[in-house]
Formats: sequence, structure tokens, C-alpha cells
Amino acid sequence: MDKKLEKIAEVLKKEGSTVTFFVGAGISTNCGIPDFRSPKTGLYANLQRLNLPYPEAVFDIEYFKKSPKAFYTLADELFPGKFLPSIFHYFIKLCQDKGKLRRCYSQNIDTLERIAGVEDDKIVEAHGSFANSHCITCKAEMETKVLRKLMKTGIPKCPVCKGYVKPDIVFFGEGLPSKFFDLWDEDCDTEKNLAIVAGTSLAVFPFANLPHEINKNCKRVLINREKCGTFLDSPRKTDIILLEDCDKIAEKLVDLLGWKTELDALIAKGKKKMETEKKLVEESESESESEEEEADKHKGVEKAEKLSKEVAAKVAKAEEGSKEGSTRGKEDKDVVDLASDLEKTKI
Ligand code: CNA
Repeated sequence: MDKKLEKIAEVLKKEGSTVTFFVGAGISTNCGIPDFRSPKTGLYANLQRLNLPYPEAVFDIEYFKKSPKAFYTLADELFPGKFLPSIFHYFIKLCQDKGKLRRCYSQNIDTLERIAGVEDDKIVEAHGSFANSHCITCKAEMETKVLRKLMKTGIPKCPVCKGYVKPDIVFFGEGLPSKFFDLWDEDCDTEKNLAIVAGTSLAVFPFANLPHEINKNCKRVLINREKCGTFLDSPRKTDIILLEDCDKIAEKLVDLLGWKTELDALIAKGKKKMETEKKLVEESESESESEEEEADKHKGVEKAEKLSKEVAAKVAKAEEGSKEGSTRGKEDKDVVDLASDLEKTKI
């Protein structure tokens, strides 16, 4: 194990060398987000409660068009903002800071690479993310914070055409973003490159093909709990396989590279930023709640004023009637009803 890690550190230290990452749900499991396929803890093992015809239906565009509720139940649990990046995410960010990051191809939709500080031009979110949302019918864009707010009261619908709105996550049956294909044309032939594949079962195509297609002079590394994909089917003599927790490996590599102080600073900064953001969200939510309460109060006051005017008018009319000596049973009852309505609107 130590020899393998030293070899990786050696390549990373070399002048002009770069690293391309190919990552999946396994790099976010330590953040508290379950992956798809891990037995017992994976999402697919825990989807019975959503009554799906088959587990993948939760990310199937045809199923979503008929029944978006299952996706939104899951989306509520996975929505960005609740989770902090893992040590592995920060390791990618440190590679960027050291001028070593060629690209990070990610299958994840949790945006944790961005939250860790990896820049947009260095990330390829092959399966999209929660960063933007669109109506699936008229394609109108919806801001993430609006989507999040609508999710609290039901299935988000387009204000323009009332179609369902979906985050720009690539579902089964949808095409991958053009950025994926454009950048892969540039990246696949990079020499002097390290390819680190981490936290993925390499089961979803075309993503799973990337580590297979990468330049033959590139050293491939698999950091995963199990051997998978091209590392099983088409192994290369120079492959390095580390079947371990990806954060543990990242921590050891960071030590070997002498980046520990920077890693600790990134983790501390990330925690602080999240706490501040949480506070701001809570404050703005409680502000908008009190604005809604205030608006309800105003409505109540207007209703009470209208009713009291109606009561006064009826009372005046009834008094006039009794002066005339006639019985106005219905009108008297109206006065009682209005008075009781007025009582109910007290705020
Ligand atoms: P997967 O098929 O669930 O595979 C995950 C792999 O990671 C498995 O081989 C695990 O053994 C391994 N693993 C889990 N935890 C660790 C760990 N701590 N250290 C090392 N290895 C670990 O997930 P894939 O990413 O391969 O599948 C592609 C799907 C998953 C994409 O379409 C994603 O959209 C989707 N997904 C994303 C997220 C997310 O954004 N965090 C969560 C769940 C699913």
C-alpha cells in the first residue's frame, strides 16, 4: 500500500505532470449522501418506500413525466446545502491550487466539487447537477432558490405553462452535456498525466468508458471499495489499485505531498462558510414567514373592517324596522351571523 501511494505522490510531484479525476457517488458517502449501488446503504437498496416499478425509475425521464413525486422525495434528501465536502473533494481542490488539476469528471449531482472550491472550467458534471433547473415542457429556466421554495409545498411547476420543473440532472433517456464531449476530446490524449478513478462502480456509460479510453502512457489509479469496470476487463500493467476508503487514501497522499496544513485550512474554512450560509438561509426564511404572517394579518384587518361596517348597516336597518313595528327575523339573524363572523376574524 505505502509503495503504491509513494508512486502516486512521485508522479504528482513531477514537473509538468497533471491529474484527471473520474469520480462517482463513493466520494460523497462520507459526507452523508448514500451512493446508488452499495449493498444495504445504497439508494437503490432503500427505494421501496417510493413504490417504484424498478429502482432506476427514480432517474428515468419517462417515469418522471408521469410521476415526479418519487424524484422529488429523493431530491429533498439530496438537495445541496446540507452537506459538507469530503477530504477527497478537498484533495481535488488542493490539486487545483498546486496547478496539477487537468480536469475533474464527476458523475455526482451534489455539486460538492464546486462547494470545495474547484473552478467551473475544471469540472465536468457529466450527469448534470442541481445548479440549474428548467421546465420539461416549455424549457423556461427556474432559479434554484425558487425551486427549493416550491419544493417545500409540493411538486414544483412552471409559472409559465404549468409543466413540471426538473433540476438539470441528466436522467436515463437524456443526452449528456456538450461540455462532456468537447472537453474529453481535449483531455483523453494528455500525456504526463495521472488518471485517478474514485468512488464509482463504473457501471454507467458513456462515463465508464473514459478511464478505458485515456492515453496508454497515462498512469491509472483506482481508489474504490471494489475492483470494477476497465480495471477488471482491460487492466493495464501500470495500473495502481487501492481498495480502501477514498478519504483515508486522500489523507495519506496529502501527508506524503506535504499539503496537510492547507487541507486543514480548507476543511475549517468550509465548515465556517456553511454555518454562515445556514444562518443566512434561516434568517431569510423566518423573515419571509413573518412577511407572510404580516400579510395575513392585513387581510384579517380588512375583512374585520368590512364585516363591522356590514354589521353597523344591518343594525341601523333593523332599528329602523323595529321603529316601524315590523319583525325582520331574517335580518336579525344576519346581524347575529355577521357579529359572530366578526368575532372569528379577531387577530
Ligand atoms: P455507484 O454505482 O453507487 O458506485 C459507488 C462506488 O463507490 C461503489 O463501487 C462503492 O463500493 C464505492 N464507494 C462507496 N463509498 C466509498 C468510499 N467511502 N470510498 C471508496 N469507495 C467507495 O455510483 P456511481 O457514481 O458509480 O454511479 C453513477 C450514478 C450515481 C450517477 O449517475 C450519479 O448521478 C449517481 N449518484 C450520485 C450521487 C451524488 O451526487 N452524491 C449519489 C447517488 C447516486
